[in-house]
Amino acid sequence: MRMSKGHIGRRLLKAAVAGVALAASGAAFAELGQPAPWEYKLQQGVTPVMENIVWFHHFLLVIITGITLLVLGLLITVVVRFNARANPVPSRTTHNTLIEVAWTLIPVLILVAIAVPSFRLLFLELDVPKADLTVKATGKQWYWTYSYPDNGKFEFDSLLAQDKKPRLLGVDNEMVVPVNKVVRVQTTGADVIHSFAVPAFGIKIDAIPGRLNETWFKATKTGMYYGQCSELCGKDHAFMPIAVRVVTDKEFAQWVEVAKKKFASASTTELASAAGATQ
Ligand SMILES: [Cu+2]
Repeated sequence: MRMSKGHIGRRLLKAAVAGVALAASGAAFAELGQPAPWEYKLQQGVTPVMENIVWFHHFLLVIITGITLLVLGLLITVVVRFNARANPVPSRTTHNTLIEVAWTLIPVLILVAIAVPSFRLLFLELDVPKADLTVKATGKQWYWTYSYPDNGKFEFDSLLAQDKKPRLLGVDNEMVVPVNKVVRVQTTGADVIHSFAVPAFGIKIDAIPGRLNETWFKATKTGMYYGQCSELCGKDHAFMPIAVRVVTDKEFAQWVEVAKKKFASASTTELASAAGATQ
């Protein structure tokens, strides 16, 4: 069956309308701190770093769109105007100084324009400001252990909770941090390399056995934020989510008091068994 041009056009239009509708409904369901169905954009940022990443992403998108359209325009011009049929007698041009200077200089200027905000962002990410709180995240096969060395030195495990929403992201014990505070995250691996990543915070850092990496975030909105281990670490790599609950200072202080009691017994039994094992 052959389709007429009008038929194909209508089909394409229908597909485009469906695509836009899907994207719009995906955006409508988008919740802060977690992925949405049919999402094609970056998650909404809630830290200065992620806002910067999103800005840089859009900035690059504009530049690359411009470059792509320019190259497409040049290609079409060459195909239409400079083919053998249109030019029975070929031109003998071999040099054009202006064009040669332009096609050297313009890409250099574009790269410089990209390099400046790129380095600024890199320094923002890597230069950890004075931290209000430190949380150590240890990647294990296949869950995370969070330690709070500043707040009474307790630690707990955070495992995937099958019954919790969102699916494959909910955990039994969330990492809890206060809002608008600089949180330094230290990461290490207990067995193999894992990676601690939370899209809404704009952080992703490897958790490597025998090393202590660090990154930071300052969440400006309270809420739940989800991430995943982002370094293939074994059979249950897909089942060790990261869930961070950002709360007010008061709620954080209350949580610390509860957590200290709740997780103290676990850590003392662990300590006792460790001591027993060494004797
Ligand atoms: Cu992993």
